Amino acid sequence: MAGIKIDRSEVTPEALYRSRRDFVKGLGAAAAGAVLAAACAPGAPGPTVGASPSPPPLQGTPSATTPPLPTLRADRDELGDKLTPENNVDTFNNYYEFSFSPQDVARAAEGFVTSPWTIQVGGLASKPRAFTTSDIFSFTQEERIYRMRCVEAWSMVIPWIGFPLARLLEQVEPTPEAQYVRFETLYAPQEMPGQESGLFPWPYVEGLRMDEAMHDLTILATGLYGKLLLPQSGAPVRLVVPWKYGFKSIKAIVKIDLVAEMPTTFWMAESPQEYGFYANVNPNVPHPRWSQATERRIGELGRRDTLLFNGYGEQVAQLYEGMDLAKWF
Ligand SMILES: Nc1nc2c(c(=O)[nH]1)N[C@H]1C(S)=C(S)[C@@H](COP(=O)(O)O)O[C@H]1N2
Ligand SMILES: [Mo]
Repeated sequence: MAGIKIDRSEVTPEALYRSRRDFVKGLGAAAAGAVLAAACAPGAPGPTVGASPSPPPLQGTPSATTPPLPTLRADRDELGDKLTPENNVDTFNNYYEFSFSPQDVARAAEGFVTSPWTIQVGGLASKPRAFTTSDIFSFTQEERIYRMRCVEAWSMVIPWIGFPLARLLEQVEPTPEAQYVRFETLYAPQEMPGQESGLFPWPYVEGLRMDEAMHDLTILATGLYGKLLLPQSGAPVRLVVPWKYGFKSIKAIVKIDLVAEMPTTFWMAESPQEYGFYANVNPNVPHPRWSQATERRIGELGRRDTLLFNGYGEQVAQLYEGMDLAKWF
């Protein structure tokens, strides 16, 4: 991303997408048809959200503590955009701990051990505590179909499995002094070779304002496409904040702290003039080195217009009332 110049024609070769375009057709059209009608009905409110009781076959990281996960219930998002083929979601990733080339991440992250895993949740909280993977799965898991818009102007539509971050934060009881939430990725250079690079301020850190963190659209994801997260997607638990650029959606979280001050994030530390704390998707505010007006949907050939707040303005615009969106990038 920031410091490293990557020719986009190299990292997103046309041929790759052309050859994968046909996967779109295979996406359980018949099974999804019934719910699709409901999910895409004119005036259907908000993003596709739902829980399902039936367990799918598990293909992701195996775990003894895995409960039934919701099955895929639609093949498009609430705007009618098709899901990005699973194969593309699994093979094109940003994850600097493993590789700076999106198409190499899956291979580099293969075998990354995500169990056992513990997330320490504390800071300005009355009941700080650790959450193991099985604690994480004690929260009701839902499917959330979200658009993911990378700051590098590519995007996907991903059927996540997860639960609102608010459910977890409520359990630790934030004190009134807590204004922001700070997230940290595992630091383990032996397992995450990218962390050997002194070019970056490891570990990866992200942050949200308290109201953003408590918003219902903000989830901790444990899976996608009906299976547990694979290492390349941020297993075992990652954040997903769909109205912000993808870099806010931090992977492989080991620490969550409630804090009083705005945390300095990985990208703010690395390149403060290019990456801000808020990072709300905004087609009208160009990145210093490229336009954000359009994006390339992975699996498609053309470009499409980028939507303010990535299309979630109705749900989140009120969080930023009175703020100059052009300034608070
Ligand atoms: N720990 C960590 N989290 C991360 C990143 C990273 O390099 N390290 N990359 C971010 C960026 S730039 C994007 S676009 C998304 C990509 O998520 P995906 O690979 O699941 O599509 O993850 C984000 N989370
Ligand atoms: Mo990104």
